[in-house]
Amino acid sequence: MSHTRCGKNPWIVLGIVLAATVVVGTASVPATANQSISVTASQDTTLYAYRPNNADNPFNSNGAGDFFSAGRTNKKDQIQRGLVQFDLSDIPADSRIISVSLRLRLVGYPQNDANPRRFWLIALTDAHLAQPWGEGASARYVIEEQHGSGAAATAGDATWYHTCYNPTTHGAPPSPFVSGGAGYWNQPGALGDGTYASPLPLDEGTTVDSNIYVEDGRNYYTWSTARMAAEVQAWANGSATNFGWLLLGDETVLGTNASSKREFASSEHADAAWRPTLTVEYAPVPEPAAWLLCLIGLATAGACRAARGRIG
Ligand SMILES: [Ca+2]
Repeated sequence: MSHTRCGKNPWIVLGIVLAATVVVGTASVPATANQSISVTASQDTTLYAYRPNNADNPFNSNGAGDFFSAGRTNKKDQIQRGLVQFDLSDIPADSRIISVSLRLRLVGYPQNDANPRRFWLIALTDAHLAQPWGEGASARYVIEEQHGSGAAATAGDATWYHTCYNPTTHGAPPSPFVSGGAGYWNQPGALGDGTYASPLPLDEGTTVDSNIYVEDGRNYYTWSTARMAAEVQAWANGSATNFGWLLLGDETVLGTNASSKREFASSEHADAAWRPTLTVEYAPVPEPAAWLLCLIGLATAGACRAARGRIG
């Protein structure tokens, strides 16, 4: 029955097909425009280095608190490292990532250190870092001046030693660290804790960096580099699993009146506008272009003409 339509004047059919495909094709063009999404962190927490001379619990965390932190403190000489992760599943697969911008809101800094301090992001993509981690119910609140060294880890918390602490299988502190064991980092603190003697080899060529300037009137800080875009690109297209970033402060800072530790609002912060925010600009997979649809239309018309010829 479909042959009867093609049996009409083929040039009229061709005209109709071309007009229709141009309209449809034109309508699809805006879908290829760059798009942008902003998401708040799906989880974040702090790893607190265990310092035997301190009275802290060896397995501390801050999974449910309203801040996470990074840097090196002066009082306890303790290194703290932040973890932050974003759910990027709303970015269509195969999209081309154009730019990435991570914004954190400063909520705490030492009274005795107003120096600009540098912070680095390291994607958890290298083999020794690529592990899922979690946040449990441990909580300290900057709004209650609970800056310190975190709270005792609960089930599911990431700690200096664990990716996901399990009180049953990991035991109570100070049960031994098992490198690479289930629920453990490969190295303490994810990157290793030899940094007290040997600072991490961080430089702009291998890591993302930004200066933090502690000054009146500035609360928000943004990291945005081509490297971060490449990392998000790998997460979006599935060539790497998204475990988020590790946030490091300057761990070489040490002195009675020097502390590189800074605190940032977490995804649990009461003020939603302060929570970690990742903005991703991307180009989605192009829709079929008008010219391609026109070609399809021409091919269809050609087939109709051929069919008409056979019938006639
Ligand atoms: Ca958290």
